[in-house]
Amino acid sequence: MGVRPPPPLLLLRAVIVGPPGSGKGTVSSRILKHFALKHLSSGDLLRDNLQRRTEVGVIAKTYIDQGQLIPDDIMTRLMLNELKNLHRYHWLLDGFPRTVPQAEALDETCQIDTVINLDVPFETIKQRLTARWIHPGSGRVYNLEFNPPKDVGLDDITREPLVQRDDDKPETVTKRLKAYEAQTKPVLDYYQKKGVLESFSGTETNEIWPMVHAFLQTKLPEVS
Ligand code: G5P
Ligand code: MG
Repeated sequence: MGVRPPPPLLLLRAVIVGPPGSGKGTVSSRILKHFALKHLSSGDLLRDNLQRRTEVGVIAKTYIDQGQLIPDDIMTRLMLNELKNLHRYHWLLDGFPRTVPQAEALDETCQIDTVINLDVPFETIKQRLTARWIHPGSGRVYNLEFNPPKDVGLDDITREPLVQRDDDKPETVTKRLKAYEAQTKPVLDYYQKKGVLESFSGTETNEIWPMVHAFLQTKLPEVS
């Protein structure tokens, strides 16, 4: 079956969801290489606040370190505020909404067209996260086995040092997966009922990505 041409250009409002470590950041970076849209990651935004020691950053740290979700009111205010700057662009939200109240608050500001759900088994995820390294400045993500940096410990582009996330410790990963089960799974049902959920299952990003790519080609023109 050929790929359907995209519909006339409306502004795409998309969300990427999936358990911690399912590849939201990795798939998002591939999406950005192929399609002209803005990417807003709640986790990257929180880590940026944390680094700058803003009020939100200080509050967020205790929750992130415990593998728990930041309270809905703080998170929603932070994200909706950032979204105001993106109203002229196609956008993709990564890591938000993560609870039904967050999804409801988002619905009050715009209509979500598409929710890309990365359905990756928990066992696969636990192995991945212990091998993850990130570049804090840009949010670029590496994995010692899957996509290692060109030089050990250094970002490919800036050559700055890579760090491990504090919340990638095995016991915190377990708590994050539990929070996902309890609080984020209901968000999938919420979007399923609205008819906008598109699930992509697999254990490898390289098998999931071609499906996501083909799906997005039906929504947006590809950049050359
Ligand atoms: P985050 O930052 O949103 P998570 O927990 O949702 O964190 P995370 O950990 O960022 O998600 P990801 O983006 O889904 O994972 O995955 P990734 O980084 O692309 O890939 C994970 C690793 O696997 C990488 O090393 C990558 O290279 C590797 N990898 C990818 N594909 C493959 C593959 O095919 N094979 C192999 N071997 N490796 C691969 O949120 C952090 C915290 O912030 C708070 C919460 O406290 C949360 O715990 N928070 C919120 N709280 C409330 N509400 C919200 N909306 C919140 N958003 C964030
Ligand atoms: Mg991420």
